Amino acid sequence: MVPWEDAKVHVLTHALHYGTGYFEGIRCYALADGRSAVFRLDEHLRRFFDSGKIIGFPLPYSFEEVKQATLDVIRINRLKACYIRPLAFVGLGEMGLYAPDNPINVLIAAWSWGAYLGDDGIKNGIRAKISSYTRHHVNVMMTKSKVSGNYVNSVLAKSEVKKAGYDEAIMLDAEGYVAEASGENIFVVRDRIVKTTPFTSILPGITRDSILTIARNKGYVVEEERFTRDELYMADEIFFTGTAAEVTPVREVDNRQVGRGCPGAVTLDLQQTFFDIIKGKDEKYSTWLTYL
Ligand code: PPE
Repeated sequence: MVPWEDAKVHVLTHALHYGTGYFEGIRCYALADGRSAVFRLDEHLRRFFDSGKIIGFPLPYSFEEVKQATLDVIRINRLKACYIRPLAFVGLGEMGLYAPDNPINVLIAAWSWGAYLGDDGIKNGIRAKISSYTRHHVNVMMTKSKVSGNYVNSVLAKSEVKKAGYDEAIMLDAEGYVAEASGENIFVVRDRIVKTTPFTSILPGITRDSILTIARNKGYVVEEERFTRDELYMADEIFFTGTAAEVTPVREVDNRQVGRGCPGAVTLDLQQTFFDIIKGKDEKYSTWLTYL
């Protein structure tokens, strides 16, 4: 454990120059019964290890070591509910792109983080805009890896739409199909059919997977298919999923009202079940929780 003010890196850290890091975003929730639990910890850590394999900087620790360290960070900081940020990065050593002998440093930080797109947003929906920046082509960046450098694309998109007065950016892939938002996956609902983008150019979101499972278990017809921008304009409902954003309704896209301009019935149904699960109120999904 390192005190906040001492958690520093050298200015010549490789990842600071070249984006050669990868990270996770995990949430720990306060349960209705007073305990705390981490949501889908094993799945997040699996993706953390996958990210390292994909970019060729594997984690120098075992799965169990990283899992134990994650739980320790929460316990020792006495956090009931928090956001957890594991980060692996190529550290100090050689400069230049090819630095295979530099150390892979790993840190895990945790802090309290409320509704990512605002309390009003998660309740009443947000205003989204399609960014003029294209999402990574699958052979330009490794989109299934949560690589730090990938996020410059997200920062460009998010900054563009925020400065234009919107809450979040939706990005199209290199072929023009809807990909994902700057830090969330995207779902559309039409005639109660729940649709999301397939694993092409997107980050395989764990919240996305959770919502797909919940929707199937509730008997909704679920589709994982590419869709175009105009399907956003035709949708009855749109919502985003992400660890930080959880399940956030979209009430407006490109200045067009979505449905009635407020969260729709399917969104609210799935969102409510998600909230029940993370509060430990739904026994069926208790395997998704790692109790502290
Ligand atoms: N797509 C992107 C590009 C993305 O960054 C995230 C998570 C998702 C989809 C959803 O994945 P998941 O969290 O597994 O459901 N974005 C993280 C970073 C947010 C940040 O600003 O930092 C997050 O939600 O933790």
